[in-house]
Amino acid sequence: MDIPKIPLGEWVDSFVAWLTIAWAGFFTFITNLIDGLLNIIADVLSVGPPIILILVLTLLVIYTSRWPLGVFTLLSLLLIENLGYWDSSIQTLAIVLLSGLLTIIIGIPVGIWCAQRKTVQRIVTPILDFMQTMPAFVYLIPAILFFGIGVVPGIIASFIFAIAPTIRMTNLGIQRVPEDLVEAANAFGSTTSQKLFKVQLPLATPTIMAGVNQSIMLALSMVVTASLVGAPGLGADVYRAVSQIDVGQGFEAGLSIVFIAIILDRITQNLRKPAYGHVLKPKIAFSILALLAVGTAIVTAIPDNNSPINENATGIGAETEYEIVGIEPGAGLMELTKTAIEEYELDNWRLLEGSSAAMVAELQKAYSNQEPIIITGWTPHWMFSSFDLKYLDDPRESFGGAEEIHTIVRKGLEQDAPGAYTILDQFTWEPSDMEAVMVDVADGMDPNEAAEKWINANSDKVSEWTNGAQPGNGKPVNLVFVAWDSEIASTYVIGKVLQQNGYDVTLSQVEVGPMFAGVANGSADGMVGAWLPTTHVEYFNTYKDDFIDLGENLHGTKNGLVVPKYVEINSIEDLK
Ligand code: PBE
Repeated sequence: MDIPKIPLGEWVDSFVAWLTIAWAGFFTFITNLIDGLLNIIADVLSVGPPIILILVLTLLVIYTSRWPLGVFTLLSLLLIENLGYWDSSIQTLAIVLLSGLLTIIIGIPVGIWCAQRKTVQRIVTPILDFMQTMPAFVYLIPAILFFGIGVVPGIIASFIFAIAPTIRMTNLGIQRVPEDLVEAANAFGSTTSQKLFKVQLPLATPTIMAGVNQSIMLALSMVVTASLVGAPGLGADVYRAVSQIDVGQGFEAGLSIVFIAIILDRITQNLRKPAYGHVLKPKIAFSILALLAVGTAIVTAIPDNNSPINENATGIGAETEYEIVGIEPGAGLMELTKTAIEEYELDNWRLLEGSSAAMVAELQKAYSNQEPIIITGWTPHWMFSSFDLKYLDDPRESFGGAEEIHTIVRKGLEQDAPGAYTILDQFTWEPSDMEAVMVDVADGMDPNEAAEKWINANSDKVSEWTNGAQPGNGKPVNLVFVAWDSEIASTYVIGKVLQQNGYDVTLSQVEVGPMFAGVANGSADGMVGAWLPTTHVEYFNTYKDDFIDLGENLHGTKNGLVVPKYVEINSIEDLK
């Protein structure tokens, strides 16, 4: 039977597209709210030198969980500081605290409601199951469209992922309150709210706190995922380490996450019955802490009139919040942009890390609202044909000049798969060819189809590549690529050509560092996305003795900072 594919994905697409427009005001409100709250929390946590927060947390841990754990807290936080991960840790802590706070504010009432009404519980339970099992990555996609890139979509996704235990455990805790106690309360004529606040909630607190504890741990486990859309902090450090295959940094940042997890876990577990609760009443202790936090928040919130940012409040900097929207942390373009920020002395500016897809989503969003935006861009790229964009002039040449894209294969491929080697060696095309494929993919065509379409229309070029190549006879060939739009296009085209020549082709999408390392250590057969001599020079030099450079497959690329034409600056110097 031939049932046509149900267009489920398209329905979701158009629903999200509608939401993005119809609820734009609401989403902006939420974005600003969360951003504002997060800034307050981060400001409070980072007031004064690190040692202050280290001591406060140590005291808190001693109070809730006894002194040995306090010593552990002190030492581990000092180590984090010493390794240089303090600022990242503060950001991570702020993100987790805010997601945790949101789960409490929303999760506990929903849990209570579930406990009181069977119908609510019957509706909420499957929704919670769905939210918990749908891979958290998936929430990031609409979250970028609704909330832009940065920390807010990360917090929202963490929140959705983490809220379930709080709701479930609140519900459970209240339902587990012994029947006779509730009946006794009824017999004394208590109102529903008296029953709730005087009997059910106090008895359910241990269970509810266990749920909150789990929610906070789940939120912490989301930090790496959230960094894919630009959330800063330890997660971004880990992501960067993966992207650049930096084992040391990955370990240090990962260890910092472990320390923070242990500290948060012990504090939340023992909050209800602090170890030294008999010495200092919990009410008093937590009131002091709350007063301290609120006091600091108020003091830090008083605007600082000398802040230099305000001077230029109408310029491009203020309009874009001094943010340049970047791509994958390991991309060469990101290094070039960091160099540019230094060379042009753009001290106020921050480069957001995320992914190429998130960058394009952000561009699309700004473009449709005619809002200013600065992105890290490159050519060939379809965005130049879909939007009116311009490169900012680069008089200091921080981004280098035009480049080539090289094909690189593993050692031994020539012997193992001579036909594939020949084809990869003879593969060359023009920027306009690559762009044709990219435009189709950007318009929603499957990359396989787009590649096939280009191949059918350009059989003369393809036959030059395959000229004299032996057939593959089903031999496996594995190409690696990064999900940059340009590399998706080239890899799918050459992959399809190899396939048509009888090879069993696998295309593996990886991060930048792993792409180079994979070809160098022979676990991948080849790649067609090495931008040289500038963009990927570091990776190239690291591995150049371990793979074979087959030379350029495309000539005339460009990197730089890109803005829509309606933005009124023309040079990177105008950002100063
Ligand atoms: N790019 C596209 C890559 C190379 C290909 C410019 C985003 C980079 O910056 O590493």
